[in-house]
Amino acid sequence: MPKRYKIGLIGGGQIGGILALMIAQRELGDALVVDIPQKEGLAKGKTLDIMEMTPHYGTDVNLSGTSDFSQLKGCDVIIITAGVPRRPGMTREDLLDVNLKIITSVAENIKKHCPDAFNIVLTNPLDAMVYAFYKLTGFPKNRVIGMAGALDTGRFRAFVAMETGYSVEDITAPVMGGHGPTMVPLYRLATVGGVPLTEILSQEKIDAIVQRTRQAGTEIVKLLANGSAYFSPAASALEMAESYLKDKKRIIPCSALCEGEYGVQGYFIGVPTVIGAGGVEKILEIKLTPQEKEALQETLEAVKKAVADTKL
Ligand code: A3D
Repeated sequence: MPKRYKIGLIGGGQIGGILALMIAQRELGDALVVDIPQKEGLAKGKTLDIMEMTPHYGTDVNLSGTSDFSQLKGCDVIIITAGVPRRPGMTREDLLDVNLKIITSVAENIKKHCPDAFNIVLTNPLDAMVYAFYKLTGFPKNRVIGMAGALDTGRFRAFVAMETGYSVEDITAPVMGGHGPTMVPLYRLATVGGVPLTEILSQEKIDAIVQRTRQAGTEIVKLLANGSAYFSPAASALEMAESYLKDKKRIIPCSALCEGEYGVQGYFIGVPTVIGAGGVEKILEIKLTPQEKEALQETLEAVKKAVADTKL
């Protein structure tokens, strides 16, 4: 029997609201937005507004808002954006204490009410929060993943497109490592229509794009002045959810639990993952140069420090 997917969105703030909008525009499935009791009106209001938008798109979906986690029962995918975003001058790690409390309560609720879904975490500091969610729920590693690399690679591709004037569709630009300024944009493997980026742009231009990619989140935080990016993070998370629901087996850089891959043991860090019906079906291992390996080691140290601060 054909089925309609049910997607649980934990947090109805900026990213949660845009996710609900995009799900409705694409008719990807029904969506339930869950926020805290004080913000239940926000979750209900946004989803009702989107329902009233659907006639203009001709999409048939059911969206609703609640503060009752038990309504998550039967969700196929859960996307977690519950948490506080950065303000100018803050690092992602500055959010650790407050967001760890939020992730702890969210993990308890999801474990209780929806233990079989595929879980995508966005809350910052990302690699530490997805690790915490994994530890606190005890869910299998193929059903817990962090969204960061999808966004970082999207930013890298956008900057290459802005510089070259060529279509984003034809640009690949993988990014590995932790979600922060130590991330590793693998420009050696970036291509434009199959042509290596290194043959299209000067090293100076590539270095500038790499640096901008590493700081892209901070660039937006400074411009917005009262929060962080939300359109591109929502689109990135949805790309991952869609690959799972439609068993597309897309290769997307995501924060996944490494158990020996790239020499990383027991940490979530950005690596190329295959996402299909089995969740995180595989981590692809790229042969890295000594310089890239060194950069990955540096970003791993940053992730380890944040994970140690969770005391989990
Ligand atoms: P915001 O607009 O503040 O929305 C967060 C929502 O979470 C609010 O509506 C809160 O009420 C809600 N919330 C808080 N506690 C709970 C709880 N226990 N249960 C359910 N809902 C709760 O933030 P945002 O949407 O802009 O950002 C959300 C998170 O994503 C932040 O931690 C950001 O730092 C993070 N973020 C990550 C990326 C990545 O690339 C990893 C990018 C951008 C933002």
